[in-house]
Amino acid sequence: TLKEFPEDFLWGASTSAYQAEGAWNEDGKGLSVIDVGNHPEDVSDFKVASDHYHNYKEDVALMAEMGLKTYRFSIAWTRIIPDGDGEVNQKGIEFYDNLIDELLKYDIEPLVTMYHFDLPLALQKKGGWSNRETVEAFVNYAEILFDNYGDRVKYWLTINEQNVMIMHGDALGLLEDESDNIKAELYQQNHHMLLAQAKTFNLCHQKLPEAKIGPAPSIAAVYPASSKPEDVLAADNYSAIRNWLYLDAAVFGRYNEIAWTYMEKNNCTPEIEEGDMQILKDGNPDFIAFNYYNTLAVEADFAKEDKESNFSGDQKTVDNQPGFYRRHENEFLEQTEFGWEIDPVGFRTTMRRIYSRYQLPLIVTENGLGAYDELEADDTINDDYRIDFLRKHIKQAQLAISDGVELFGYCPWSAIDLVSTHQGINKRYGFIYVNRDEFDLKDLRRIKKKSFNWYKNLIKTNGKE
Ligand code: BGP
Repeated sequence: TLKEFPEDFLWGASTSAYQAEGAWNEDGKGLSVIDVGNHPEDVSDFKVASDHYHNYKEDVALMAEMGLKTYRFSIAWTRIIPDGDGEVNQKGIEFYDNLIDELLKYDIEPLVTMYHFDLPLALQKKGGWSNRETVEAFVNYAEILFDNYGDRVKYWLTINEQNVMIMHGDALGLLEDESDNIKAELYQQNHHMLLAQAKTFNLCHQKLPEAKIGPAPSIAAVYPASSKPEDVLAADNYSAIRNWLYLDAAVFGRYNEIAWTYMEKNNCTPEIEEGDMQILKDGNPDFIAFNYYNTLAVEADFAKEDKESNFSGDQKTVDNQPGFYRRHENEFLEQTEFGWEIDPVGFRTTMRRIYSRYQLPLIVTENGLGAYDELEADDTINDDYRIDFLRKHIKQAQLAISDGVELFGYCPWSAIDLVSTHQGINKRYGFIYVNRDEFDLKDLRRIKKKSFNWYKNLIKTNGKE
């Protein structure tokens, strides 16, 4: 039988600091790797973004009107500590103080990501996550957040999509220029992030016994391209490398054995110091947050076992790891305008797999449809395609709950339009339209899309519509 969404279900929406805030160099903010990153020439950079920094009151008022129970946003590390480690910037503290108070004024639960791709540049210059000192820098930063906001923030997320950062490290500016073994560098970074995360889980529990904290990777069910046993094995491989490596470390405090074999074969196992595994074991999350956009199908590629794998972080090479798996287009799924496969049923499968493996409460911190929206002459945006996408995913979330999955919240990407990681502002995800173009800022006015009213009603009826 179909179960209802729990009464206190956290219907929400998400953003990240660098994609929404703008004000990239205001009020003492330091530079992040994003501010100096290589950016495609045909799309906007992040300097103004949606100008959420200056419009947060209006944006929060709109979120309240929509009825959001939670708002998942990230704090820009460089606003709080411009150099990543060291001096605290009071203006940065104040901005999030104000934002949090504004949310609480409307009974919107703040759900805070500590780090969403925007590593302080000053740390990157010292080696970034390749440098073990970044672990302590992160934990210090986390402590400052707990000290300043722990009285009001109950839900914390450590690192957004650590797995995507490791798989696409070069795209996100996390690599040193002249790295000769990129893969080894990335998996070393991964180890350091895992340590930082585990220590932060621990610190949170010590300092804020009432608070809850979790990781926020991107998780996707991996399908075998066929029922050929080798394809099934390939799907297991990819799932281990893409999903379980990160969550097994976060939850069980151990390295997934299939992922470890993969690292051994590729000469990229991290250096693990004495005591590290104990640190991983001692830090435990209270829940698992995850982002879901699509599933992935793979086939076996064992014939190419001997060919050298050419990892560079770029999608094509991540998708093909000779000897382990090769990506396969799923002929059963439709794709978005941006070529992302759409798979609501896979959403249910993904939740079931995470829950049965870890038995921890789940919250979805991203899910959504990137599309070109059209602003009509009468100031409306008829994004029926987005409503259709979200409706189908929410239906599957309800089915997952009915299967027994403990799901306590759902935060679509994104609350307001913002600048995509690499495809500009016109790849829109929001319930709230932001009136600007890639290179023409226009008036940055906020306009409610059709999906705004739809989601408002959905929240009011707790998922019934
Ligand atoms: C996730 C990121 C977000 C985000 C979203 C959509 O990977 O956590 O920051 O933007 O994907 O991706 P994109 O912006 O590339 O369309």
